[in-house]
Amino acid sequence: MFDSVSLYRKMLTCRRIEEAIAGLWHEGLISGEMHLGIGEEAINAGVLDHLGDGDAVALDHRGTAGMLLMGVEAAAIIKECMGVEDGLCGGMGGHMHMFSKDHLAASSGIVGSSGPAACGFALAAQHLRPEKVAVAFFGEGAMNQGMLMESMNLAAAWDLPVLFVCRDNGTAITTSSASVTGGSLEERARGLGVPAKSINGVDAEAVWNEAAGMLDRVRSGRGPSFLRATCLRPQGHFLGDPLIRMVHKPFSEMMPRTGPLVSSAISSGGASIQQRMASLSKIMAMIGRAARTQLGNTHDPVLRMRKKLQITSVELAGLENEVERNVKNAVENALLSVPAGRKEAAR
Ligand SMILES: Cc1ncc(C[n+]2csc(CCOP(=O)(O)OP(=O)(O)O)c2C)c(N)n1
Repeated sequence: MFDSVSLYRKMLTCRRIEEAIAGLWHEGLISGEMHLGIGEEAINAGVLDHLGDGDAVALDHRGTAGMLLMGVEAAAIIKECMGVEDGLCGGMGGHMHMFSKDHLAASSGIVGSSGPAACGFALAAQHLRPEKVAVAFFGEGAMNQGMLMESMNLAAAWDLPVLFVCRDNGTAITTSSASVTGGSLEERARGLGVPAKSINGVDAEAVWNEAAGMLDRVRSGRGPSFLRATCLRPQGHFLGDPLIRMVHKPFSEMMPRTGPLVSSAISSGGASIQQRMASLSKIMAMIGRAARTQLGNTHDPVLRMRKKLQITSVELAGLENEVERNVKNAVENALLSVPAGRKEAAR
């Protein structure tokens, strides 16, 4: 049965943990790129709420929330992001390459690889754990990766118990996916004999209901299904995304870029003037698209779920305080593992 309060708790926990990770990244305690799933909570929680013991998940470079929802301890995830020795994978995997054998959860930064990984989990389930399933999460950019299509094909041919979940935010780093994608993604899946649906991935209840039906079918041994859930990601591709910075601080962020853009547009030699104008208009469209993802909070799945809750304000405050406390404890616990010298260096 759909339990809005339980789902909200999960979504809020993912949001707060990822915000805490963002804070540590800004403090310099996490190095490298950081991809978060803020804006995708309804998809992650709405699907993974249906998984139980023996079910598996394969995640991509945005797998922090998925790991958490599979029951991996928050502090172990945060430590892994910080690269400390007692992190989930000994600090060697970082946020993109987490793995937990106990929770049958694996993530990889190789775009598209969650498809083959989920098929592996599903093949094992087919032989060893009847009625258990595997879920693959990936972005719509990964749908143009051969290995994802190959794994969907094999899953269909072998009736593997896989739910393929595509989180479609329309953009792969800075490339508009529509500009490099032929046909519809659902039709592509159907062409392989895989039932497919598209859904508003901001609506947690809708995702939950759709995933329930699809996972029932997958569990019953009738082969894979494909769910495309649309979403918006307010932080862009990664933390510090220049496109998002330009939207928030157009003057200071655009100024240093305007000179090089203008001089490349007017310099002698090179591409034709038409080609240069087309490139400039593509850049402007990219900035415009980024601006649209920032407008208002109508696309925030966590706020949307919160508004639907039928509990008293006292109960809501209790729930939210508890989540905040748990997250604070997890961060404090994780920070105990960071050598003092590193904390000093980050200051
Ligand atoms: C095989 C491979 N090609 C390219 C990359 C570089 N890369 C990292 S994320 C990304 C975009 C992925 O877009 P999408 O699958 O839509 O996921 P999103 O980041 O939007 O969640 C790319 C191209 C990679 N990591 N792996």
